[in-house]
Amino acid sequence: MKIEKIVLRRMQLELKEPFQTSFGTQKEREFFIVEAYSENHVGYGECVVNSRPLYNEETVKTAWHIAEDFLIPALYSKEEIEHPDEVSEIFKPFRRNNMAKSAIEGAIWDLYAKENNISLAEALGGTKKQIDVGISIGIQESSGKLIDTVEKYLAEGYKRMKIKIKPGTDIEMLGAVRSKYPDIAMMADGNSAYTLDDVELLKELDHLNLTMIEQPLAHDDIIDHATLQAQIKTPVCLDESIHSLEDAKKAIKLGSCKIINIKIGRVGGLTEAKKIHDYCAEHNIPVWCGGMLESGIGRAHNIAITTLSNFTLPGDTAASSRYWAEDIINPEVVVTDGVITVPDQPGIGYEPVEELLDKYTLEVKEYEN
Ligand code: OSB
Ligand code: MG
Repeated sequence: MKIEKIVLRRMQLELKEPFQTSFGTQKEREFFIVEAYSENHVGYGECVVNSRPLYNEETVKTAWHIAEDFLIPALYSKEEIEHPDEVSEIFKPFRRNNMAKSAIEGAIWDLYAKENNISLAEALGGTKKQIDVGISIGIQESSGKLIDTVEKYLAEGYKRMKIKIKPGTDIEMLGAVRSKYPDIAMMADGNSAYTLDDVELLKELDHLNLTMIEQPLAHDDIIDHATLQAQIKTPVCLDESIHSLEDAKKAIKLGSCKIINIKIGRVGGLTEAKKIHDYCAEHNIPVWCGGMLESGIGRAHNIAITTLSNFTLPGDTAASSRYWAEDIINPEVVVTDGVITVPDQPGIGYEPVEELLDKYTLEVKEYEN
């Protein structure tokens, strides 16, 4: 497969509602799309990075710079790409910058699947025809508002409620939801807002029957998480701390978590995501697919990876309508009774709509090979 051209397209979409986490509130979603062209097809990838370095160290500008000045030239230094697994090898000399790498690799995976006339899920070795999904709920103003939000998403069929917490809006809010709904699958995401000084508070989570607590401690920690996991029954799930298969191996060895949230962008692409999935499967660590408030293109990739067998817990891949007044793909991602039916068309299986891409594009740049 010869890559003829790559196009980077910086875009901005407006979230239907602001999304609040322990690291900030977001209303606009700035990101970029990668289009990879062969002679006959176009593959799409999404750079799930944000405009500010709050979740990780990358930004839209740094990722664009890394893509333009290093990743695309490295890709073009190779005559042909036989398989998308080669892309992460080509990018290996460049440290980190995983979201930039993942965006380009994702476009090549989609292109590869289209060239071979198979779905991206099939190209990845996924077998599920349907995937279960939950929803991630931002920090709400009050317990009442939180309960209303949970009620709405339960009515829409989502299979588990993930509730964002931070010191001051945690145990009481979660407790209010648990009292109202004694049996729902529910978890919390701390986005690194706590430290080991909060162990007594975190122990109280054990009374709430949560399926897990996601990334309560520092974004770069796996030691303190192991100390915490030894003291609480609630399974710890790592998000921010896991950037690679190596990180996953170390965290599992140390007992830092019992579950891993796999985000394709955070780990540098689908090839690495698959490796982490396979390793976790061998070590009885269930995984699920996290989200970065992606457009439909990024979420199409999330759907494809979730078809692998050890994605046994519902992910954060909610419907297009949860985020956007209009998504940029056709059809939009639809969730029925908490289930997404995996498309079987070639590649990502959702077609980006030209007019909508143009409508929300702030900047486009083409790189000919
Ligand atoms: O921690 O999982 C997270 C969104 C942006 C940054 C970090 C996170 C999230 C979410 C939302 O939880 C997931 C989604 O609905 O895409
Ligand atoms: Mg998280």
